[in-house]
Amino acid sequence: MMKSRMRQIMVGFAGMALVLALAACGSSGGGGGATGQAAAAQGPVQEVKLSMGDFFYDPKEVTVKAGRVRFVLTNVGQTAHRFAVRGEGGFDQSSKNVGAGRESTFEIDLGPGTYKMGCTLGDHEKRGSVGKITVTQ
Ligand SMILES: [Cu+2]
Repeated sequence: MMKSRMRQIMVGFAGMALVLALAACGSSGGGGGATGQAAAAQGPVQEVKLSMGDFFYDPKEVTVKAGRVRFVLTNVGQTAHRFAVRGEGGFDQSSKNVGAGRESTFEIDLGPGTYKMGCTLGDHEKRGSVGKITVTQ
């Protein structure tokens, strides 16, 4: 009985040593990237003000850093608009409809890359309610 208990403890130690070894490996091999990502995730939320009109987005091009982004949307038009963001890998997220003259906020997490932003209501995109988001590391 004592012996098997000792064995359990030994196995436990071996497991911990393995975990520690893996952790050490991870931090020595390009650990900087992992730390950077964690910092981005916990960093301040970037705020972008955007006007939605009939039929345009202002600004048409937005550049942010990877992480959480809060879009402050102001509908300066005479009809409802929406703010949708689409990117690679089927990324597709949209705000609720924002009524004429209303303001709304819309928060999303964006990874590095290029995204399309546009109003998916009716034919608003065709008419000009579109733009581009560039997300840097
Ligand atoms: Cu619209």
